[in-house]
Amino acid sequence: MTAPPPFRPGRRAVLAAAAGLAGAALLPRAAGAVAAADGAVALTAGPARVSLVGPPHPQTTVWAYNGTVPGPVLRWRQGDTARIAFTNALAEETTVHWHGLRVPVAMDGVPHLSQPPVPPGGRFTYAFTLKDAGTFWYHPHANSAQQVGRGLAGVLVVKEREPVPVDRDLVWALSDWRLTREAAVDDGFGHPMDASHAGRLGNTVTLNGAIVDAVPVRAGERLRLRLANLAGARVFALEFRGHAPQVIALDGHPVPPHAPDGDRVVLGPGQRADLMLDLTGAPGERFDVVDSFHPRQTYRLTSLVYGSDAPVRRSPSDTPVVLPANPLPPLDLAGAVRHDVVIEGGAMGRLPDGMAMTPAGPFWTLNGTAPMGHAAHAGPPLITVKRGQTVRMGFVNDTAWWHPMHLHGFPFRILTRNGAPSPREEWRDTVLLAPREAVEIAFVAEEPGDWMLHCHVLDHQEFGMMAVLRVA
Ligand SMILES: [Cu+2]
Repeated sequence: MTAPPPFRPGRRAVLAAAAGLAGAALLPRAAGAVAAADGAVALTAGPARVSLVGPPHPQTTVWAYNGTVPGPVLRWRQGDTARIAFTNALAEETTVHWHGLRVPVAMDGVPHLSQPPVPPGGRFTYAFTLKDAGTFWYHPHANSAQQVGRGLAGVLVVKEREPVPVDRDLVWALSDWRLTREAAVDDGFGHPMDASHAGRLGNTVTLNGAIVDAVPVRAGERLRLRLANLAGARVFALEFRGHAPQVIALDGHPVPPHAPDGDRVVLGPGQRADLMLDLTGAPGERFDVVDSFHPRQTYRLTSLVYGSDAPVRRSPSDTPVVLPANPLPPLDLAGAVRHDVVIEGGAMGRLPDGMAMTPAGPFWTLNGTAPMGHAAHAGPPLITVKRGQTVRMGFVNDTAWWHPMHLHGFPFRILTRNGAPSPREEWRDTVLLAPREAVEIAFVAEEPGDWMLHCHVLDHQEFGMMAVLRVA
């Protein structure tokens, strides 16, 4: 089972992008963030018409935050209190989840579990203090595959208390769309073929909401590139041809700077990576950025195009950018409780004894359970732990498919992969499991409440891959 190739824009679209539309698409979208009367950021989810693939293709009707896809980049500084006055202008209920942020459970945006869903026309004010700096994102947690698949997602940046020495700080939000020939969002959500395989893979990949032919750069610059995978199913593996990016943060949290494994930056749905990218090319040169996750369908995402200006500096700085650590609670591994989560099901797989795959699902189980939809979580949680406890959790992916497992509320450290210790200290909120892979993580259950644990392939989530972790 392979993904359809990304949308090929017509020749005219490529030329239009080269003529400067691409640059416009890379401008910060903060202009889309509107201050409400009380100093909160006003955020509205509703339908909008946008130019996703550019002329000669028609505009696309999407569901958008503040009329743009992705939604506005929301920016604060570490230690700030964020206030977001949210309005639901959709025709169905929704919520906003702040992916990766450590917030009280009442602000976590999971319908029925942490708050009543926001009805059409309804409002809800989210407020929380930003404990951690880093690159995060926000999206609905109701009817997620469809609401995210139609465009509801945006990046949230929490700046460090002290400025980080780079020349430019750019957000690259990656989205994946399944479009018809008329450039409309394909209505076929929740298809069993998608849900039992790799999820709803699209045919069009956008960078900050557009097909971007060229990203203008200047020789000698040092960029901080904040990559965020907002897609509902697509895994990316980005190669920066001719360059040697250093990974400086994963899922918002600093890591010792290192070259990406295999020289590819792999991002499962929901994951982020901050790169430090030294622009070592010469004026006038051009280098491709390609996504080679599906080897037979490698495509060019965009190109770094060097302007004719003289280099910013004679040689790139050899000082690595080391970000200050976030104030995460220390792990007590010696006193940790152990819990295991076994993933079963999917095409070419099986469900536990006594369960059958039907076209209506389920297709996936976590420890033999398969809740379908958030209302199913009135039942007992999958795992209950005491507040303050260090939890050592082992995931076993007994399926033929990739799964980005996301835990709400608690950033976790990757301890081992297939039994081998992680080569570096790596904290994440979403861990991508390869087929048949086993991963151990650990975290401190510092906040009480019922927290979601689910696959971020959104069709997998809706067809059984979610559970509740109760911290009491
Ligand atoms: Cu999955």
